[in-house]
Amino acid sequence: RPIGVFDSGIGGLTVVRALMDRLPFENILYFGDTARVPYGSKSVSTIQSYTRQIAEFLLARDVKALIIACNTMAAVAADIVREVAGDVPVLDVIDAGSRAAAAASRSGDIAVIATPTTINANAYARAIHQINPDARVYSQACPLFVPLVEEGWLDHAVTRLTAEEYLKTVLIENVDTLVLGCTHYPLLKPLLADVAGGGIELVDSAVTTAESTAQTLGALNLLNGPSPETHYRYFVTDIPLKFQTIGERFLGRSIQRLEMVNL
Ligand code: DGN
Repeated sequence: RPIGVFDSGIGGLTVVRALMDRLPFENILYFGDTARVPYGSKSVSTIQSYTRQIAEFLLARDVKALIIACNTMAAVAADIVREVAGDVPVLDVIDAGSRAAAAASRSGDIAVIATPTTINANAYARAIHQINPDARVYSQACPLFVPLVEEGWLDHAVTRLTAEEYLKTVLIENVDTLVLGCTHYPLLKPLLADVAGGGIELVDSAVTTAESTAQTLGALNLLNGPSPETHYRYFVTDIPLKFQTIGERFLGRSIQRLEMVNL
């Protein structure tokens, strides 16, 4: 049985990439709602109903776990997914990233960068406070990062200046941990690490989600043993211009079995 991973668009492919690296024997079904992205500007009830449709689509394909790779969906619709999933384990980027950040920070001062919707939902701060009530969370919405990443400006003077501007508002006090709270930001990791400077630990929620998937499935005895072949399938609701180029940059390899579907 495959693992189902979904996102509002292509960003969740950074989570798929981390899963392929961490769990190379797992089969993966990816769903990207490319026709309706971005979710960030939509109402909570619309995001919840889209999220339910996607979860049901993947559950109908007999997935053994569901991973909410999109921060926006994780922020406002994780409960709906857990409700429709029944016994199927559900993991999400905010839960995994928050746990990793709380564990990594010595000072308890944690910076979170994400899209405006995720920051406005206060989802990381709430999740981190549940683990460490004394933590101080400094949040910064970085709306310019998603288009810069999609443009491929990963190591570019404009991106560097933008990062300097955003980070100076949150890398304050005793902040020692920076959470990359958006699917797109792992591609900016080298640049962000450089701008943040030494002494700041970057928490990549794609990597931490892959790690918590490995632990959860391992504990439930649901991990595949070594096999000569793994299967990856990608479902999208639209194939926009440059999908393949951008998607493969996120995934770090070629996208082979791509299908367009209607929900
Ligand atoms: N996938 C979204 C997220 O993780 O916040 C980013 C892309 C978007 O919808 N703008």
